[in-house]
Amino acid sequence: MHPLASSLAALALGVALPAAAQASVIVTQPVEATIIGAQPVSPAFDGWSVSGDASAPSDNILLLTTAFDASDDAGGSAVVGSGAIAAQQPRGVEELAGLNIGALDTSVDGVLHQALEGSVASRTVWVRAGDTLSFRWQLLSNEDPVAGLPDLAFATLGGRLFELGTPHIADLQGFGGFQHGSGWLTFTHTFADDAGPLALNNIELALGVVDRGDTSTSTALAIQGVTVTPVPEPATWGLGLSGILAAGAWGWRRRRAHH
Ligand SMILES: [Ca+2]
Ligand SMILES: [Ca+2]
Repeated sequence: MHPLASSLAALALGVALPAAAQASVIVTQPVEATIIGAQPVSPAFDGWSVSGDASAPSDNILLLTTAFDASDDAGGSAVVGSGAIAAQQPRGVEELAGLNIGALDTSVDGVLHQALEGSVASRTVWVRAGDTLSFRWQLLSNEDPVAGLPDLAFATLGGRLFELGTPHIADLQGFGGFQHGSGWLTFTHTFADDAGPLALNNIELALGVVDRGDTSTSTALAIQGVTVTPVPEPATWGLGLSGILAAGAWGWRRRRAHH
């Protein structure tokens, strides 16, 4: 990324997000990122606790699925690991993600679709107020994007749920045995300054996917590049801002000279 674009991205994050923690989907990559844990995410998921069906289809992709066994996708198995775990029970999907049982359920047109089984990967991350967590993710599914059940890919931070998406967003070609994919998207979250300035906090990050409505026809959550970008130091902010102003003035002079 061009240095100016990086500064603008950092500035936009800093201006837009400090008042309250917010999630947003942006396409910029973090600058000066610190990779959490193993880089790339290894098949051993170093530093992660993984429950359910998980694998690494390449060196840097962690794949979680809703597949319990091959019967989940008869004729086109997407089973890749040891089998999904149940929801709606103690030590099930919800509790492993720091959620209450029922928190992953949904209703569509008055019909309740309960979370039934899935997979979770979690780890503790150390962050300072103002730091930004980001990762790339893709929802993969054999559910029909229009008529399929509303399986859910999600993240939680300290027990707070961020719904990433359902198979309805998977209208592109999938991979890894899945017919449909959402394409790669970026999740970012800047931690609010609600624990005191410069305070360090350990917070539980969980990533997961669940079948909802029934246990067949698998969905998956693919994850890449989980990073924490440190909060910009005041000196860096000054440089970034003056750099933007200088570039703006340069561009103005250049346009004037051109005319
Ligand atoms: Ca399903
Ligand atoms: Ca399943």
